[in-house]
Amino acid sequence: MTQAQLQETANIAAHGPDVGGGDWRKYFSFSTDHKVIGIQYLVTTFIFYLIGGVLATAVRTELATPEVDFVSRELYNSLFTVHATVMIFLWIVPAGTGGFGNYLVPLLIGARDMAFPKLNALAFWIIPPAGIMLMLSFFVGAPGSGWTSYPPLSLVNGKAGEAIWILSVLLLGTSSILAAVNFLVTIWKMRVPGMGWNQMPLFVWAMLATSALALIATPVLAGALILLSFDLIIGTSFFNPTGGGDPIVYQHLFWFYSHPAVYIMILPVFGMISEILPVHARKPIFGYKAIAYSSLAISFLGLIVWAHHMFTSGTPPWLRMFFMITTMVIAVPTGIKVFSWLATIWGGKLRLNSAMLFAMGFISMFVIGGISGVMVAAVPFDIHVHDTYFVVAHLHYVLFGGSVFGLYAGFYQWIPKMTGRMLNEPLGKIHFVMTLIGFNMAFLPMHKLGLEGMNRRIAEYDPKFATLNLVCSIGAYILAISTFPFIINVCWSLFRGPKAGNNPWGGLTLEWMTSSPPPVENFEADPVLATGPYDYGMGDRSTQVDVPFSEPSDPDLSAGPSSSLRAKADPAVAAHPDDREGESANRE
Ligand code: HEM
Ligand SMILES: [Cu+2]
Repeated sequence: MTQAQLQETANIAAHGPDVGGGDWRKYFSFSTDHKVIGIQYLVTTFIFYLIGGVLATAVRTELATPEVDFVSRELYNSLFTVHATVMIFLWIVPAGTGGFGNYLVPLLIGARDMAFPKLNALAFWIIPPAGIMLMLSFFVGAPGSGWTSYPPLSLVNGKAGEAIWILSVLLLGTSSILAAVNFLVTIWKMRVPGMGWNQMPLFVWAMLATSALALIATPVLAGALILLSFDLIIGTSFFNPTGGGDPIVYQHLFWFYSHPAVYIMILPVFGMISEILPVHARKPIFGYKAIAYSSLAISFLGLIVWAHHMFTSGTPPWLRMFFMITTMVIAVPTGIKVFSWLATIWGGKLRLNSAMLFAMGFISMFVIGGISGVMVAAVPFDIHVHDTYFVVAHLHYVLFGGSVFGLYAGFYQWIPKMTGRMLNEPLGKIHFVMTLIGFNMAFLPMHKLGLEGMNRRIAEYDPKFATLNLVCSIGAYILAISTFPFIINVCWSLFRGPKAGNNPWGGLTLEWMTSSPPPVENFEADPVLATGPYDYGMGDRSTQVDVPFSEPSDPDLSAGPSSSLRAKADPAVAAHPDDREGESANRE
């Protein structure tokens, strides 16, 4: 018996009735079911992603030639400002946390719902009005001082748009805080009996770290924005230098949130990657505890690096050294994750399906962004490239190559669970290849443009940059087109996709132990943990990869119970302890 069969057998009673797609109207209601809310988040944020993409395409069309010829300079400013705001606050943050977090966390920990279902629904329903308001701002003069909204620029730039931007981001921040509280309590209190901290799937660890970070950092942004709105609307001078205010204080407050925000955007994706790789490599995750605890380390370090965005803001040299060093230190826990993922797929029986391709694409693209990140962390280098396209290249490698690739991997992995139907693999692969090519064409040349001194946030540039910019724009169009195979795939799958069954990937985590889609309260009977979440390859040898079960000279490298790195199922709650023994004997 393989571990997957063992886990499934132990959980036969947990399979719910086959509920099918259900009534689509529930997705427009104030539903308190975490799965409905998760899908509401995913669909809503994906629509905002498409809107953000249209804005990006407009930005790239303007930049396809050196002259200002497509939109006015003012409109250009609004386009990139709203583009970035939408991508960050209405797509990546809510899709990773609210979307996948809501859908997966209760299932993964064997709970029936989130701790506070109504709060959960409220957190979601704040998002559509906040987003629509931001879009409508184009009719009254959209915000145009960048997604950072630095004063004094933001105080002189057009009040209506700026005020709408502040209100919209405040609402989105509120939603994020409510969600964070909910996740913390759910993860802390609602795990199925027998799931100790070290039996928790890694996505749950990632959501724990993300929620703690969101809870600590987001209120600071809220404070900064409220003060900014006072300066803007009633003429106070917290940040306004003409009245004696200090714009640098705003930068500190803003980045105290917004640097952690990049981890709020990437940690859930890290978690998803840690779930996806072992299933499709059929091997135990390498370095369970290292991956789990490095998420916590990243959260903590993420709070003490913010001023690396302010190396050119008159920050004193000794302080710049502090922030340079702390920033570089974050590469350590991040590197631990990357090497653990590589070791997980190393020697595995890889299934190169769309989920796995996006997950592997994620690792490679994110590492490029990570390397340019360590480069810009170095003060002398950053002073050279600050406010150039090098930074735009860096942030897109981490946010697009990282977060967006990871979110796509998540869609391919869990849509069969959400809808009960499989996606089409050839279309998925076309989607992946087009995304990879378009993405690198759009953003790789920006490194060179930046090094040569092309400024960001300008509609017009030196004609010597024309060729590479055209390449970037063509890449952006390919990227825009690449979403079509995905959308077509999902629509096709909803009506025509083959039935997925409960556990199409042979996974061991609990979401696969119920029906697809799961019934209202997830499980018919309480699920049991007959195996650890990543005990792949520990059963029948003919179908599984050979990982040494015990390696007396180096227990860390083995999958067995003596591995200090592996997630261990608690034998006390295993449904069939004899089976577990039997399985182990199989390996000797
Ligand atoms: C369709 C793909 C995308 C394209 C073609 C694109 C293009 C661009 C361009 C050209 C800029 C620079 C504007 C300027 O400084 O003049 C920019 C800025 C930015 N983009 Fe994207 N982008 C895309 C997707 C994303 C995604 C997925 C994110 C995720 C968060 C994102 C986040 C940002 C941010 C934070 C900025 C900085 C904005 C600012 O300086 O205020 N972009 N994008
Ligand atoms: Cu940062």
